[in-house]
Amino acid sequence: MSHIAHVACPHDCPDSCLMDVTIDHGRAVSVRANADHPFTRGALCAKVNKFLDRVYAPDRLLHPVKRVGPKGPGARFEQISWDEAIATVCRRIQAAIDQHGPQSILPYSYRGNNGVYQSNGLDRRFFHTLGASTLARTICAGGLYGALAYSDVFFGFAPEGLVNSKLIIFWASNPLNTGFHVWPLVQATRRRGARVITIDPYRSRTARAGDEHVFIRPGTDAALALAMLKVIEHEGLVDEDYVRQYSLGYEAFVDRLRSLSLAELSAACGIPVEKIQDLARDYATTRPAAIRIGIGIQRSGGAAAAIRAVACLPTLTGAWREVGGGLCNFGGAMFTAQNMTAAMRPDLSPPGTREINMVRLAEHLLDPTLDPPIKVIYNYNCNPAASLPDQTSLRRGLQRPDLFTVVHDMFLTDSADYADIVLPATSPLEHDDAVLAYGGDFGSFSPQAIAPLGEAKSNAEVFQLLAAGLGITEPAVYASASQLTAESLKKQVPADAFLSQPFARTRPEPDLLPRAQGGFLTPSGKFEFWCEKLARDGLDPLPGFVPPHETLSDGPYPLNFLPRKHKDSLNSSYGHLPVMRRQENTARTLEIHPDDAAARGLQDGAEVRVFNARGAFVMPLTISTNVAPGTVATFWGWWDKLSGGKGNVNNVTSAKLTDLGGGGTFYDCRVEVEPWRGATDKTERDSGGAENGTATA
Ligand SMILES: Nc1nc2c(c(=O)[nH]1)N[C@H]1C(S)=C(S)[C@@H](COP(=O)(O)OP(=O)(O)OC[C@H]3O[C@@H](n4cnc5c(=O)[nH]c(N)nc54)[C@H](O)[C@@H]3O)O[C@H]1N2
Ligand SMILES: Nc1nc2c(c(=O)[nH]1)N[C@H]1C(S)=C(S)[C@@H](COP(=O)(O)OP(=O)(O)OC[C@H]3O[C@@H](n4cnc5c(=O)[nH]c(N)nc54)[C@H](O)[C@@H]3O)O[C@H]1N2
Ligand code: SF4
Ligand SMILES: [Mo]
Repeated sequence: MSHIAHVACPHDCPDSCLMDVTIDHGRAVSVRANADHPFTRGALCAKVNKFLDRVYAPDRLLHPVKRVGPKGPGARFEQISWDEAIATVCRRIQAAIDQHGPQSILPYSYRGNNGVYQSNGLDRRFFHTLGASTLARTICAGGLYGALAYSDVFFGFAPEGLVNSKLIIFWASNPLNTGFHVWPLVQATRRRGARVITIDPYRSRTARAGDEHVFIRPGTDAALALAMLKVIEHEGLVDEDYVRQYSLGYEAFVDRLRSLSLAELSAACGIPVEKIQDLARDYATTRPAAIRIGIGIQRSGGAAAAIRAVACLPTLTGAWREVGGGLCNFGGAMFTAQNMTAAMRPDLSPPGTREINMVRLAEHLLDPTLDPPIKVIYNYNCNPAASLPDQTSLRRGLQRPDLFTVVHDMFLTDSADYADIVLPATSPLEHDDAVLAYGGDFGSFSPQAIAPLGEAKSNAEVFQLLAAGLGITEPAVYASASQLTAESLKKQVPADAFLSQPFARTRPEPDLLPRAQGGFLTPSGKFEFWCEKLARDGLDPLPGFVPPHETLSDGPYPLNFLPRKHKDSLNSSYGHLPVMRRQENTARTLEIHPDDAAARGLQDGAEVRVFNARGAFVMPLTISTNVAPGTVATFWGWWDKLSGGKGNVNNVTSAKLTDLGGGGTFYDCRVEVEPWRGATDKTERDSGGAENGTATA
């Protein structure tokens, strides 16, 4: 007997698709896209079409294990029972609490699973009740949250409105790889004559599929946006009426714009003045005009300033007035319908509990003065030994012999090699959870579809076992998925309907004109060119250009480095599967401009060493015009331990933070490239034909 289970895709992706999984005698046999879901519309992405390869992967971890031998690459493990695993973890947590207090325990997670219950709810309730240190989960969107803490500079119209746009600018956004369900909407309006411009330091798949690509130097988006704003103001293309009614501080802003030099802004972003003028005129005079700001804009030192500067554009031109005009960013159910406080219960955490920034984990682990020291890391939904910057320091920190590390994952990842105990996690088919999209106004509750494989247990189940073992009686920690989900929905989404249907919308109709008549989420209700809150905090109250940490600097490392996201992987999830391994020869290459290759005497296909003061890795070279001179690029996501000792791309990236919000700065990194003459281990690589394996994405 087979039936279809509706399962929400829990990946860290704006689209939050609904999968139709055919279950036959308790086994999932096929995955298809749900045809009725308003955003999935019958298509899953390249990654999730292979979802069952992940669920039934031969290397799936099916039992708890403990490490026997040294920490780090090559670690060996021995199977243990769940009873032993839970007892050991409880004992080590209790010992740390007794000796150093509960803040010596650090939960370490991100959105490897985006679910409300398993990953953004019950887990937090457990650690808050324990009194553990809290984790600032900034790695991805810290810069955005930093900017949002001051002003309404990101939320926008629902993606459905894109079918009305006549000009769409993808600004540091590569949806064809990273959330492709907006693309059919883009194509629909292009068929009626709309144009697509991409602003990106790399000729991405989106750039190639669009009408025009503007190469920008990484981390200089505020310079470009301010230059465009200056041209729009200078040429009288401002919507004076919109600005007068719905903005604050326009006169001061105009003074700021007039004080800036177009030539200097152009030199900073590497785009000629004439090109900037064309872009500004095009944007201001094509109606309706949409801008989608991608997460790529946040990967540099001036991230929050860049978002703020770009967000001024639709206010200055009044683009918000029309359906299909304004910003079209993330801002769906996640932000409107979820009551995070009710889900996570920060009130359970003792007042004054410290917060540790996840990007700076290495620094905290290696800091002898940190009081209390971190003695236990409980790592779930996250693979820091792949995804964190400055891996050389991080791995030294994770090696600390006195540190007790638990990793809960579906696989023995690079991070698992540093664990004392590794616990097997369920896949999304094997547990209940709710997913609320951040890229649209919809969400799904998906009940468990198959029995857990082997002895796998869900995050929530393990936290409840640990809570029981530690004598925790707080009822909030023992909530079920449906209870916690119901508690975390705001009243515009009736819980009964949400829990019983395959999907629900958080609004009856998508919001297509969110700022046509102002209504900005600021104290004044207006778009704040002048932000009083920034002034009060001693920060620049007006939009400005905050330079990147490294990109514009002189020094021994002259090339900007972009370790970008791959279409067949989801961060480091999928990196070990055959679809990715097959591409190691073709896609896992360093792209370099012909001029930079010639200057170094480097040949196409040669193995090169990419290095800076933080570390190095080795990779074959592809000579390519996908990058401009001065920039090199590659993809990330493969597992270091499977890559023949060539090193993780994050060996060279820095743990410096964004201007506001403490975010990661992965695309703000300088390197040098030299020929590699060390031993090569070709046997480590799969010689099978590459599937879509050209170095394009
Ligand atoms: N296939 C796939 N999908 C994914 C992911 C994945 O790993 N693989 N990851 C998920 C996650 S965690 C996230 S955060 C989202 C991110 O998805 P996106 O919002 O698309 O962000 P990125 O892919 O990081 O960057 C988008 C583009 O910005 C460019 N870029 C880099 N630096 C700059 C800059 O300084 N200025 C400008 N203008 N452009 C720049 C990059 O070259 C890239 O083409 O994707 C999610 N979806
Ligand atoms: N060079 C470079 N580095 C980057 C980026 C980049 O673009 N370039 N992107 C950065 C960004 S935007 C992000 S968001 C981070 C993401 O980095 P991470 O948060 O580390 O994401 P993943 O690498 O996908 O690892 C997620 C892990 O969670 C596990 N997992 C999935 N579901 C569950 C579950 O239900 N329970 C448990 N216990 N585990 C589960 C998966 O198996 C996987 O091993 O990486 C950052 N690092
Ligand atoms: S596009 Fe995103 S949400 Fe949809 S199936 Fe792929 S990873 Fe999941
Ligand atoms: Mo991310």
